[in-house]
Amino acid sequence: MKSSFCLVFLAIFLFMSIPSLPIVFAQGVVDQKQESYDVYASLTANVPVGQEFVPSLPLLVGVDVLLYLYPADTITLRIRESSLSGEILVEVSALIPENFFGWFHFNFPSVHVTPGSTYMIQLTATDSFSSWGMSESNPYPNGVSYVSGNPHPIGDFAFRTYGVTLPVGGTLVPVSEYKMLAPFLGLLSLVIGTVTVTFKRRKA
Ligand SMILES: [Ca+2]
Repeated sequence: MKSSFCLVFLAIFLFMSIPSLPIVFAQGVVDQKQESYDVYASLTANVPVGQEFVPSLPLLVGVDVLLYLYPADTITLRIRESSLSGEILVEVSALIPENFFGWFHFNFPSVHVTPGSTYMIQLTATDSFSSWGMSESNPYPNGVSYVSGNPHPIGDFAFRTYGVTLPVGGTLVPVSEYKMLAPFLGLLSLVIGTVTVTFKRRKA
């Protein structure tokens, strides 16, 4: 009986602690991907290089790209609508260390996209050695790669997009609203805990 009291109050304490913790946005799940590569295309500065993709989830929250760098370099990723000249929906840059080879993850604030429509991942670099892995067997059926600004139909760059589904009702609750709810959630947990303890006492 005593141990069940301790467990109940521990549960109450943990539940009351949750709203005061910082809210971390989910990193999403892999939506679209093409993970194979057999060549690398140079990300020469000012020469458009990109990969089309068609999301199935309505919020885009991150992208992985397979990179190969010799000197350290700043790589900029843009998500554009439909083409390399389309509207920029998000732009993020990262300084990546020398001799980097592998998947690099770009996180960004969630971007609303239309499932079934075409979007573009564009990468630019400042060093001409920096390059992006690609497969030339056209493994991704829903988009075309662009090298030096021109379509390269047999190739698809290596990428993963991360998306999330909108909650029921189609709106996101801002962090500030979670903070406003914190005292009420704490009070609710106290009531639930008290009822549970009373019920257990009566049952015992
Ligand atoms: Ca393709």
